Amino acid sequence: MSQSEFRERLAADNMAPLWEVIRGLTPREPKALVDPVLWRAAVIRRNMDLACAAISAEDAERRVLILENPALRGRSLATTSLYAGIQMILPGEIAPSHRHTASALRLILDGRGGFTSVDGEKVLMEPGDFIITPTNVFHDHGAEGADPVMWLDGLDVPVVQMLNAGFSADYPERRQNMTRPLGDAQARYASGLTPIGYLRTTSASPLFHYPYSRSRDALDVMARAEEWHPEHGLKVSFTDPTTGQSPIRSMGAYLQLLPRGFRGVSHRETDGAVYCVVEGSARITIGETTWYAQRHDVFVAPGWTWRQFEADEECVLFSFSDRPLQEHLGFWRSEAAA
Ligand code: GTQ
Repeated sequence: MSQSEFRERLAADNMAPLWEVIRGLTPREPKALVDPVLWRAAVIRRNMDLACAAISAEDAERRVLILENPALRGRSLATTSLYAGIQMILPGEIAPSHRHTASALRLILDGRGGFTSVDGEKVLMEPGDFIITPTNVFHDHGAEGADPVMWLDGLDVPVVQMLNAGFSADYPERRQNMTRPLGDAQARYASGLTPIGYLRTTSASPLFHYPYSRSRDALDVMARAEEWHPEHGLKVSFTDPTTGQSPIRSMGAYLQLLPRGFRGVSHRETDGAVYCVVEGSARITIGETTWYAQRHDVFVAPGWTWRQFEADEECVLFSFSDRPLQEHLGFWRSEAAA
């Protein structure tokens, strides 16, 4: 049988030779599938203002501009495993209550008077706050003050898509009914006091709001010990206090303090990440690309690409990635430059 006959025979029987694709299936190391990319804060804001003129939050369901990696154009992806977007709500608007399988995390960028309601509890959003909306719980957002409210969204959409396990539904009303008072989860789970007999009933963290005032203070106090990690400065992960694990199983979120004069060691990790500058500025080198990143600039560091952080002034970085998922599977690796 000739080569081409063999091939036709296999194709007709829905079979294929592994030896022609084996290195694609089991690569020697991860390939650079996505580009390092940075979105300037001013560009984000300008386009968000255009979006506000184009559509209401209600009509859009979510008024979001997706941060698309140019290497994955049209696929709504920041990296192969992470979705990122910028969402904005104008005073008086509501982003109606819905739920979906994808989990979301949010970093509040601008505006006071915003709220997110999650599974019957409302939290007030302040700039720098970190909020999660876990898998399949109802959530709605609104702006009750005088300011437009804008934030960074991170979702595990690509993971849900890969598994094709996604469901979604709308709540019967625009806003969900509140079943717990303001501050309830904060009191129950973030005070070093866990209700006795607490039994976790879902995969989600019962704590879903991490105010920046608390996390910033924590960074400041920890920084006094001056134990700087050579690559990361001082990096902390948001945790579910009832498990010590990431509050979302598929994604981790991190805050990172770079002290003034920090010259980080170049390193690479198998998890690509989306970063946002919360305070200050830093020089970011990703592979061959260097940016001077300033407040509210957002950028992608692809997985297994060398990254380096340097700061002339104190800088706070937020980031999220799929690291917890990779760790759970035993995939995660990191390496520092010699
Ligand atoms: O706030 O529920 O960026 O459902 C994308 C999909 C945000 C949200 C996004 C969503 C949301």
